[in-house]
Amino acid sequence: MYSQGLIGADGSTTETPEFLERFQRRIDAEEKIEPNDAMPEGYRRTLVRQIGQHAHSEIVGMLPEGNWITRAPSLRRKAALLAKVQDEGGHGLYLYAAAETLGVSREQMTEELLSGKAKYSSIFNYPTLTWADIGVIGWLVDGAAIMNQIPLCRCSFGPYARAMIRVCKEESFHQRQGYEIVMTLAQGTPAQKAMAQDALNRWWWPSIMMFGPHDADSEHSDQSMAWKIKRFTNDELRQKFIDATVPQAEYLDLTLPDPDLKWNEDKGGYDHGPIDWDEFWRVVKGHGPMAKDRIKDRKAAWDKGAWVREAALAHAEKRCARKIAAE
Ligand code: FAQ
Repeated sequence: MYSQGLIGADGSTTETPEFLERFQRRIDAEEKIEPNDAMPEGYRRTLVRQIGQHAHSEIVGMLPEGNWITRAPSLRRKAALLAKVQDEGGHGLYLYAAAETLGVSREQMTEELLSGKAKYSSIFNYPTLTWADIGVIGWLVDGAAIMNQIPLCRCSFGPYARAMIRVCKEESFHQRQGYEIVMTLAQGTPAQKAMAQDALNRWWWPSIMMFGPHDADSEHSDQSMAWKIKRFTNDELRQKFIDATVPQAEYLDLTLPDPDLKWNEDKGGYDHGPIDWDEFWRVVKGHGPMAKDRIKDRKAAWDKGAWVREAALAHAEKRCARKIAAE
């Protein structure tokens, strides 16, 4: 047995170099880390932060689309949108469950979201103004989510990696339903095509920003890559997404709102124009156009659900007491 080290009352760690080296060797050998395994406190905290934020994003991400369920243009579209929004709720639940294996409770995570301490994806702070936004969210936002999440299926932390496998399958379906909505509009009347173009103009840059800051400004990337939580950097994933999406927009005969978008033969990918990082950080810091509404709606849902949580807990306690009495 080797010594692991100590965690101080202030959260500081004194993990032995021997322990850290042994842990890194497991990571380098592509072993999965499971909840009961010894792990550096920084690894645990990074995962709680990332998985928690990911879970919040899935749950808050239900709101912009939920806004259109009652206004979907046909029964078929309504059924598909309902199923999609429900899937996102399921993704949030798998992710909260994965984070809970690291010793954090769902109540704690929710309180951090509602107090503004925990983040959720910047993309969900924008409004859904027309039906075309629902198509573009499926195409671009789910498309970006897939690009980011496929590598997370190989994340070194077992419960997160396993949750991602099912999530990615469902996100692929979402991406296709979104693309099909946009294709229908783009091939429809001039007014429908203009609506699709307008939605694309508004969602393109926020989708590009979803991948996070440029690598040089990404605080966590180096350590997360070393721990194989992340397998690609923010810029690498952003580039893959742009390269995959440009031909899709060309096929739809829609224009991506970036005059600097140009194929670069030498790098074998597209160059793009400058990203408005001031806007990104404003949104991330809670000043996005819909930020107040999103948190207000989440708080209302959490408060309204209190009686369900209390009833479930009382039921579980009763069952437990009966079981103990019978033993
Ligand atoms: N929004 O050092 P990095 C979906 C923060 S799910 C807000 O690069 P990291 C499904 C970052 O947290 C979408 N904050 O950080 C769906 C950090 O702040 P912190 C969510 C952002 O963790 C579709 C700081 O900036 N997906 O869409 C963002 O190494 C349709 C420095 O950044 C995930 O969460 C941002 N965009 O890399 C649902 C995937 N970017 O925490 C409904 C898992 C960065 O120190 C409808 N997460 N920040 O306070 C990840 O892959 C990573 O966490 C990144 C950020 C890539 C998001």
